[in-house]
Amino acid sequence: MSKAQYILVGGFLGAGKTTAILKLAEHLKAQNLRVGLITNDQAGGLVDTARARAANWPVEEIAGGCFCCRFNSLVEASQKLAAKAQPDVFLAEPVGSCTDLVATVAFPLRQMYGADWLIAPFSVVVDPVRAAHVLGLETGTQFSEKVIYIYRKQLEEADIIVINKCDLLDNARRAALHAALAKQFPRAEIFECSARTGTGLDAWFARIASAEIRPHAAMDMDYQLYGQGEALMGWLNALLKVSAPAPFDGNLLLTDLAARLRAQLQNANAEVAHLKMMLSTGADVLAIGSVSLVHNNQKPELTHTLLDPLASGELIVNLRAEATPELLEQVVRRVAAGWLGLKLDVTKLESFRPGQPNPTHRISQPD
Ligand SMILES: Nc1nc2c(ncn2[C@@H]2O[C@H](COP(=O)(O)OP(=O)(O)OP(=O)(O)O)[C@@H](O)[C@H]2O)c(=O)[nH]1
Ligand SMILES: [Mg+2]
Repeated sequence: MSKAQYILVGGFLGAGKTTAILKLAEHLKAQNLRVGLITNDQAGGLVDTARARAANWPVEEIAGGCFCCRFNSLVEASQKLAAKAQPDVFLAEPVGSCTDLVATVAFPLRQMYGADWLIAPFSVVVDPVRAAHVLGLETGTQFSEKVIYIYRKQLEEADIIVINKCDLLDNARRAALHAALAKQFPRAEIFECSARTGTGLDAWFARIASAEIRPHAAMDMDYQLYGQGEALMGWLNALLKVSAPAPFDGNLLLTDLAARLRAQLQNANAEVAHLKMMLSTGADVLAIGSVSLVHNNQKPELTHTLLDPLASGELIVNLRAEATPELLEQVVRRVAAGWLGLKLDVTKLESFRPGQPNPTHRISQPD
């Protein structure tokens, strides 16, 4: 029996990793291959896991730390998926604030589990608007320097950089970004695509579907700076119960809530990395509405639409921004309480800063 392909798709918060992974899963299924998905976050209650379940994929969620710090959980989750779904291809999405994943995840997997899994070259997905700001090609809202350190390290370790969301760019902007990435990160092969429309995905998928990561010296990392950068980010995962005297429009609720949260975060000068919210009836996991915002100056986008009005609902909120966790909690509670007509009860809420990354393994010079 041939080895299962193990594909890690990294990239900063909001770059489009989950959207691309779900497209890749469909692409593989069309070739009669079985896939298993692994999602990851610092805490449970993930929109991404709910999205994968809503699309009916076998999925395991690793909460409570990133793949590098919870390497054994990653292996256990993969083995569990192997037992229940026998994937030909694993698709794993690390937390978007993580870096050094080649040395701490890809190389250790290759060294310890190389007999079972073929570890693919490491792909890093990029939001072109965010990248143009970080690389100084365009002006716009920005994270602070230590967060940008992480962003640039993610690109530095990429075997493959995937410029996503090309549907948002004209040719000149796309070419300028491609040239800047090629110049500053010469190790990486660069692909251009739109995970949303599907344009350009085939070439990238063909490149990673059966290839193996090449051993090379891992990049240098300053873990103190990395930890300080991660600690500047606030994280919030919440679950809210929505009730109403009469059926309501869930799509309107999602876009309106996102707009109010964005306004409050903007007022507080908190740079949003990714706000995503998903609303479901709870009873039908396939009927979902979701909204997403990846820059302060973007309009919240409805990415899944509910077809029918809801009598009640469950709302998952995942918010990552450069702000204190206290501010994120305040903003979410204030917006939930200030709603007219509907009742939004916060049933669960975790807000925190990611802890200092402390990888289980680090292989800087693989054999
Ligand atoms: N215009 C456009 N939007 C896209 C594309 N791919 C993803 N998006 C949008 O970008 C936002 C973030 O996408 P996700 O797939 O959730 O990003 P992610 O990298 O998984 O985010 P995190 O898990 O929070 O790190 C969503 O609103 C997507 O619909 C694309 O090709 N074009
Ligand atoms: Mg995601």
